[in-house]
Amino acid sequence: MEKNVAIEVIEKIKSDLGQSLVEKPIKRTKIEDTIRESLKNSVENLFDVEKISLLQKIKISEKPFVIAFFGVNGSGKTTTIAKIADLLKNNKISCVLAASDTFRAASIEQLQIHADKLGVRLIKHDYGSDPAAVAFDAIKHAKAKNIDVVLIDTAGRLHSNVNLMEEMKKIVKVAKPDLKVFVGEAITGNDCVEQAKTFNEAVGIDGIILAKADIDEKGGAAISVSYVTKKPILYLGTGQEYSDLKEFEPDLVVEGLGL
Ligand SMILES: Nc1nc2c(ncn2[C@@H]2O[C@H](COP(=O)(O)OP(=O)(O)OP(=O)(O)O)[C@@H](O)[C@H]2O)c(=O)[nH]1
Ligand SMILES: [Mg+2]
Repeated sequence: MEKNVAIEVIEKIKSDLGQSLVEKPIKRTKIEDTIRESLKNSVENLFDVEKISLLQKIKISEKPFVIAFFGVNGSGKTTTIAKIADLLKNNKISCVLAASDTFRAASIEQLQIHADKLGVRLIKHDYGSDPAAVAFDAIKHAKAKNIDVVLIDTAGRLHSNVNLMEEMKKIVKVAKPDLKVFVGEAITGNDCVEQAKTFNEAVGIDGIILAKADIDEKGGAAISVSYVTKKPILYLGTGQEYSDLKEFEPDLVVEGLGL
């Protein structure tokens, strides 16, 4: 509870612990070890979902591989896209960016700055235009230029905003992404888990990236989000530099808990 984990996770840990302790003959001196062992197994099992190796998946998939990024306002989507573009570049995988956040002021300029720095092409329309059409054009561009990956930036949205949620479904319908990534803020703990759940229900996410893991002292989101959504965490954002993107390692979470 101190780690701000999801209720479902607390229930699972309690139930696992019950199974390994209740009505089991355990020597008094072994109680602590048994609890620790059960807790460790419990937490390890939270990450028991099918893993995705992004670079591998891109390499074996048909071109262009389309990735759409979704999440609430300010969660770190645009920054994460720039980091992924940099990662792709370092792995000699070409990409184009789609400015499908046509909603927030200065969003297109923000992405343009990243595109220029990274030396990748940005496909953009005007503010207020149809985000799905921008994504469609970016995919068309990638097909014409034989580009490997399309990264679609989208506007931040709350699940309570019906119009923006419908818009997101339209982007998915038109762009048919190979991967739908939910970008959440590691620091928001259980809120992040609830958001991932609602985005998953709306469009069916494939994986999760937790940004701002560098400013997270609790780790509740990382502990809970895979268990609740049954989707893997692909990366952690660990700062504001392009290189601040770390492949997610469940073992580090288990270690971080002192287990
Ligand atoms: N410390 C830290 N800051 C981050 C990280 N990722 C993003 N940020 C910062 O978080 C803020 C919001 O990031 P954006 O990438 O603009 O978030 P967004 O989800 O695109 O925001 P909207 O488009 O407004 O919904 C910026 O100040 C980023 O620099 C991270 O991993 N660590
Ligand atoms: Mg953004």
